[in-house]
Amino acid sequence: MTDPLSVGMIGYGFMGRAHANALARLPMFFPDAPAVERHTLVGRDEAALGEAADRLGFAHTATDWRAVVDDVDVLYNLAPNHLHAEPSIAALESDTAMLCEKPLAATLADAEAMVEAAADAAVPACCGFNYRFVPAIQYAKRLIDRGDLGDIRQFRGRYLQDWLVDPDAPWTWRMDADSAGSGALGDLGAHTVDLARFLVGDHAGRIERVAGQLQTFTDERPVYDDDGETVEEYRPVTVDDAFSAQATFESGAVGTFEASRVAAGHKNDHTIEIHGTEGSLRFSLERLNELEVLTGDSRGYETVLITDESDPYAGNWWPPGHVLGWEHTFVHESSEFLAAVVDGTPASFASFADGYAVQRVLDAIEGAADRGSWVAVDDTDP
Ligand code: NAI
Ligand code: SOE
Repeated sequence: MTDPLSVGMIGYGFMGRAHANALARLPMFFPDAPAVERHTLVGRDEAALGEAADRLGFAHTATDWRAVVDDVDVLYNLAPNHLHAEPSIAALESDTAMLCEKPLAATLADAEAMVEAAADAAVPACCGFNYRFVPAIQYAKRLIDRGDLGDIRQFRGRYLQDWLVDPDAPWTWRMDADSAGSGALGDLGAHTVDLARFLVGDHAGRIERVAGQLQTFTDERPVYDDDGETVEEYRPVTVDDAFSAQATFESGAVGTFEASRVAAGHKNDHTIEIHGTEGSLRFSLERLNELEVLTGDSRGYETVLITDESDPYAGNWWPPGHVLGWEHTFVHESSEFLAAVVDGTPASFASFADGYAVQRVLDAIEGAADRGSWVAVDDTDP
């Protein structure tokens, strides 16, 4: 390991910007986090790559990830889902620590190969379920772990977006089963299943069985010319626009999961509700600094603002009441992941094993939808 840690990054799209921003913020707000050097940015188009590297603060560029896996201490894989497995496995085989974006892979077989590579490696492997790092979610976990909600009876999670309501919205890799694996299920539902496991898994146990349905409402979408208006061609949509599922946890607790890209009016509405024998809580990503909590004899939910110095991560930022945003989750995630890379500090980031466990639930939901019946979620070792 070098000091500072050298970081390589595959991809400079949406997630490239989110993670590069996190690495830039880290030394300013988390002075105890390991120092990092944004070493090499990987992409395909040299001109665009050079411009992105300058903008995102990388010293070097490479057009082939193979040249990089051995050359850095840590690799962030921020490419489309079907490109998660091969570079991540190669990096882990070189004992290069990995952060791979969610869902872990486009297929269960790829996810299995990745979790096996992680098990054999001497370095941490993180799957990018960043919503674990919303301060209110960590606060909720503390309440649940302390027993404030009693025994967990129900978990309800829905993740609603509306960017595909318009049938003329452009085709992207996210609509192609080969590149993405699935649609709303793997892109959005994966986050919710991860939060279910993170928040109530230690109490309600694993998700044992699921039933579900997936639906595609627009089965082809336009690819536009550079002008953004002329349609070049139509490509098939081979993933779901929306899904819903039911689940049973080991304890008998009941789960419901729902996600959509066609929920008009909902931009990034990830809402979680949990009910226990002693209370309930409610969280919405669109109001991410708040947690609604009902405990004991209270007759209604109390809204708690999670910005106090003693609240998770909040003390690293601003005085109480100075709210945080979506991008901060990536800073928190990297602070914990990189600390684990340097000295194995126990952390709450999702491992590849967590990513794989989520993938098994997603796969079972697809299986249940195909069969029209409940399906057991496999939990045998890969
Ligand atoms: P994007 O389409 O904005 O960016 C993808 C990047 O990968 C681009 O820079 C593209 O040039 C690069 N790329 C594509 N093929 C490549 C190849 N063969 N070799 C090297 N680079 C290649 O996609 P976005 O939104 O950044 O998504 C990337 C990953 O992050 C996906 O797995 C997605 O599910 C995940 N994601 C996670 C989010 C979160 O909240 N945790 C949010 C958005 C995406
Ligand atoms: C899709 O619009 C998306 O960007 C997902 O890919 C992310 O995982 C989610 O956090 C936000 O929405």
